[in-house]
Amino acid sequence: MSPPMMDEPTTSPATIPAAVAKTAIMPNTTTVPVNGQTKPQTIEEMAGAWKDFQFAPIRESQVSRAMTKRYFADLDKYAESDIVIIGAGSCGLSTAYCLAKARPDLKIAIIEAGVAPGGGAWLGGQLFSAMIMRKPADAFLRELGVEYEDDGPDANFVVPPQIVKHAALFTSTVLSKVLQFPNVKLFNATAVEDLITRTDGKGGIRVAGVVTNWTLVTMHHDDQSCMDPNTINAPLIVSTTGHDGPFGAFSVKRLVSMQAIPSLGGMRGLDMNTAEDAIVKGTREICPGLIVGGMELSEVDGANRMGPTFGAMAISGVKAAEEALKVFDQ
Ligand code: 48N
Repeated sequence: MSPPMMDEPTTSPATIPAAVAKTAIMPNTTTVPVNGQTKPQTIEEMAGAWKDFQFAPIRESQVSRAMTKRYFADLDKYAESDIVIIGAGSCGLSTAYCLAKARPDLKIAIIEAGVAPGGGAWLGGQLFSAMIMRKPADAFLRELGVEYEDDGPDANFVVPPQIVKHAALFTSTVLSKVLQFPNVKLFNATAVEDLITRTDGKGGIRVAGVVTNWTLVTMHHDDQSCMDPNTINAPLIVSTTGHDGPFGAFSVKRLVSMQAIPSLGGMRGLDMNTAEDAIVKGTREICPGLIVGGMELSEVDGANRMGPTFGAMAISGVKAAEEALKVFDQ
């Protein structure tokens, strides 16, 4: 095997050549001039100065350590969470926003199976980009500062829907606000593949946490064995995993399979006027330690679906947060 190249040192710092050591061992130092300057640059200063443009020198292991150090510190910190939200769709994110804002002292973990959080809220309906929210859900848009327009008077005296120009504007705004709360950690590309339970001594159970795995691992339990999961303990779970589908309605289907709830009502046909009210009003703790909101609830209660209107998702999140605070404050 050929000897390592001069700048390909072994991992022990002692053998890192001095030229590299200055950056490899002492991260965060500003002694390394970048573009001849050691003070932070502005993008205006970069323009036109491309000739001597240069990134600060790095050693690949610094990047690896910076990522893994933080990720595993978060896994350690949130191994005991106060609240776990399963599913970062419009309902889960609205729940997280309201909870994190109301209780900055609570550790809130969000587990999202997808690489990209947001669930079905990146589009408004049939791949159209505009998103509809019916009054009074525009209150949540104002809370977030998301611009929207009123669809104007309608001869049928139907209260005009509020239209967000891009569904992605709503979802990216609520997502960015949620992720800026210091007491929230999003674990995306991570699936909840079971629930932690405790018996209540009366033949029932209390949900006491979640069982997780990388989503790609969860998808391959049928063709790979012994890929055991990880766990997060929490006294309260809010499940917003959407209506039935490859991953959807996860918690309620699991509660039926462990006979913690008798059966599922199954989501009914589309009826906008009844569906949205039912989901908001029905958002509740369906089993000790587990609150269900959003479209997952339609599978429990046999509620109608509402189709391409998202006000119930946002307001179900508001109610789920309120239900959680009731339980948490008990
Ligand atoms: O957007 P969804 O699917 O769910 P909600 O309830 O937040 O919003 C529902 C809404 O998008 C609609 O379905 C609209 C209103 N249409 C209604 C209709 O009539 O058609 O988000 C659920 C999220 C997704 O991001 C999933 O990836 C995630 O939950 N998820 C999970 N994450 C972790 N572990 C799991 N087991 C899991 N299952 C789903």
